[in-house]
This record gives sequence, C-alpha cells and structure tokens, in this order.
Amino acid sequence: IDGAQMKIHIDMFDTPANVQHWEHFHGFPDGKPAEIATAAQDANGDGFVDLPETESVSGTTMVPFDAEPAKMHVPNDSYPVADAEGHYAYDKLVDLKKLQTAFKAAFGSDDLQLDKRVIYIHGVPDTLKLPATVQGTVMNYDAHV
Ligand SMILES: [Cu+2]
Repeated sequence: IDGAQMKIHIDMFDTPANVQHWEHFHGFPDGKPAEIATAAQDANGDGFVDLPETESVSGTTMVPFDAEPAKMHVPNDSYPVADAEGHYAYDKLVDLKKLQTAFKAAFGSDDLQLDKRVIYIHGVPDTLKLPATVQGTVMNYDAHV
C-alpha cells in the first residue's frame, strides 16, 4: 500500500494451463485470522477441498483480483488466464478509498486487515472430471471455476 493506491502483483507458475483463474482474498469479517485450507478440510472425503469446505478456516470470499477489484463484483470473466505453461502475471493498481468504501458496504468496516487474509487461486479445466460431491457453484459458474 502506497498512499492512496494499493499495488497488487501476483505471479503464478504451474497452474492449470489455458484456464481463467478466479483469485481473491478470503477472510473473516470479524477479523479472525484466516488460514489456507488443507486436506484436513476435505470433510466429505471426496479428494477435493471445495469452496464451502474452505470456509471454516478461510472465511468468505472478499476482494477479487480481477479487472476492477474496487468494484468487488466477484462473478465475472475478467480474471487472468494462464498460458500453455500455466503461467500468468497479474498487476493492478487499486484506488484504496474506492476499495475501502465497497469493503465497508459489504463487511461493515473499511479496515481490510490484510494480515488476517489468505489468497486463493481458483480454477481447474472443464475437462477435469469432478465427483458430484464437489460444491462451489457461484451463479452460472460451476465448481470448475
Ligand atoms: Cu476465492
């Protein structure tokens, strides 16, 4: 964070190739420290830790790292797409005041508490066969997203 702007840089390697990757920070509105889910959160034992299973340790989806983070409009198609090697780089300057205003409207505080959040990189290919037990549909986006 530098003055009125937050600079975000995410450089990802070896992600699923040629796939758009939703990416967000997740956390708890009450400020409880979030942690990244592990295999221990695979509550139904289907081999996948899906979005609802992450919530007990990671909280809820908060801010998207998409084309316009300050809008905090999570479901959209403006997230980065990995190349054939599974690499992408995401760079964004975000107006901190705009983001804080949207964050307060959603979560009741303008304190982003970045030290209490975790970042998720989502997205597996449509061709990956997921068990029917995998949850995480968001509007018209299915669990692969
Ligand atoms: Cu997310």
